[in-house]
Amino acid sequence: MKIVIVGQHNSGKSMVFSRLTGIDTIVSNYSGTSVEITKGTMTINGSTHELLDTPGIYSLAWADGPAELTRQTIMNLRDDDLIINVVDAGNLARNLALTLELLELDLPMIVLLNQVDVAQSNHLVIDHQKLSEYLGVPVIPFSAQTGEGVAELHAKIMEGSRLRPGGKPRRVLVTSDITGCACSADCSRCWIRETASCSDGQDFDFYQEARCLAKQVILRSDNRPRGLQVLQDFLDKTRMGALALLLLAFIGFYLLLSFVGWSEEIIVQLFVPVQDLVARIISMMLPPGFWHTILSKGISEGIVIPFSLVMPAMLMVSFLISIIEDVGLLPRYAVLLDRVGNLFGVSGQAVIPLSLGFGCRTPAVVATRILPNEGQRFIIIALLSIVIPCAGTIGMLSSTIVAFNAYVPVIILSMLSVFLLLGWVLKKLYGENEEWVYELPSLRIPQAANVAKKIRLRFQGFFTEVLPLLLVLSVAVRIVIESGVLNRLHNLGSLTHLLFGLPPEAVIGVLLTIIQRYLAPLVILNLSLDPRQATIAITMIALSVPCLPVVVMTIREMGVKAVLKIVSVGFAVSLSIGFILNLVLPGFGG
Ligand SMILES: Nc1nc2c(ncn2[C@@H]2O[C@H](COP(=O)(O)OP(=O)(O)OP(=O)(O)O)[C@@H](O)[C@H]2O)c(=O)[nH]1
Ligand SMILES: [Mg+2]
Repeated sequence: MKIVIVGQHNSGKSMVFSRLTGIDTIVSNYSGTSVEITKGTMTINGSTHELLDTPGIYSLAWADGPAELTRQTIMNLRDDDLIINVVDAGNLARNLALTLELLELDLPMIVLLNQVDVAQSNHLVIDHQKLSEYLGVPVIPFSAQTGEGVAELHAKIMEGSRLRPGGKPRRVLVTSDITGCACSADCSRCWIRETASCSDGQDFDFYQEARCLAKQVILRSDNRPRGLQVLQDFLDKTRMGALALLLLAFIGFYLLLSFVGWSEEIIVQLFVPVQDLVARIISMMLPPGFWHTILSKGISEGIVIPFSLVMPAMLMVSFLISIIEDVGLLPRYAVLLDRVGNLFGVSGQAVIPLSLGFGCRTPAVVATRILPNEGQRFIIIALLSIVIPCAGTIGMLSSTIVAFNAYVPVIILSMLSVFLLLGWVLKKLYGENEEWVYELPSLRIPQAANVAKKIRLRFQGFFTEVLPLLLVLSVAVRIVIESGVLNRLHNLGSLTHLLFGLPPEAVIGVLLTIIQRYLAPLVILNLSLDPRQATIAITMIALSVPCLPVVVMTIREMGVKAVLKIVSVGFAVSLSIGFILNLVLPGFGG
């Protein structure tokens, strides 16, 4: 028997999946966290069942993007499979619309009334027995957070037999008998107004019926803590709310840079004994000479640079993004971007992959699946690949800026200008506007366990990818530097000086970013550059081609042609910005 977890967005499906399988999944307080199907197993009394976590879906009738995957999975279920429908107890009226639609499929089903811990603390009381009677399938009060309801769910799954809704006819709900349940015909107040579905009738019926049903089974309604509600109203409904969000973003950015700057010195100091040890071991193994220099410098740089430059930025960015996600601020930034204007022909939802890109751009490319069409996905993947600095890049940027005293405002202004200009050009070429309806989740107090889990999940790439890769490549870069190959490039010097005001070795540094952007300092930090040259080199590195993992992911998501376009544009942008800065910078006294 296959068990599929299905539900509307943000109802807690992934957290339920983690609770039942023990598999860590990313859980966040916004719609569209899961864009793929995750598989796991659950064992009850010795029998093992396959369990699938699916992307959120509002209705089977108008699924697109990741929701289409969910719809197909549901449609392919066999008669003996089971649907676990996760319903957010705090959002019953809307969530039950999908439940009613799923019942029509006449498949075995259990409804989990999830997040009852939140409901209880908000004094929300739901008559789950009455709800179960109406639906004709078991309804279990559940908390993915505390584990409440797991035993009952196991028992129901083992019972197996009475889970099919067809066994019991649904009671007809006479909507006109219940005050406030009939359609008010005030479409401006109805969230389904954006879709064609309302006039189609069918979805509207489900939503109307769900609203009425919720009214019948909610015995005492939500009484959320005042502080959070006041803050939420301030952010969502006042002009000052938008300013507060901007201020918060600024504080986050400031915190990040301060943390990276502050921790780097300490970590470098902490690693002095490690470097000494490496040097001693290599001296014992090799006589002084070419390989001795390469290994002692290459290995110690390969260890220190990832820990001092990349690790602090990765940790802090993961921490900040996890907090923003868990509180429920991320979609509010999406709305803010949408209000600022439809700048790139993409919906405000683009904030989600863009902000994830500040952590690592590879998962951010996958997250673009929440965007409504291929044109918008291409624009955002291109911006992510070329402009958005990942945590590692931010670490590299800040430490190289400090090392050479480079001009921060020039670098930031260049990045912003390229972001806007490139976005505008791509909009003209690929923009396909589409209306979007996006749900703002209730604000929550972030849960330490959740945030810690996400930092761990996001950070594990440091040990499996960043550290080994940088160690190997730093030895390779050392070989190139010590072998004197770079010196032979001197005859190219007049050309690179003329075009970019840079020595050819620095241009090699830029080209190295093809592999990993944060590799560039391995070369750059070994050169003697003046602040003006460093500013140009750092900006060219910050605005260049996507790193290898992003290339691979983009091929998977959008095909080779899209990657070729993005890589060519990346090269063109990097070379043009170097050329332009070289022309313009002397005017600023550089
Ligand atoms: N307190 C509490 N919070 C929960 C519970 N279940 C989920 N959450 C929170 O609800 C939010 C959404 O959880 P997810 O598991 O990501 O929801 P989802 O349904 O998988 O979301 P999508 O994949 O976007 O459709 C997160 O902030 C979770 O921490 C629960 O039982 N109790
Ligand atoms: Mg999910």
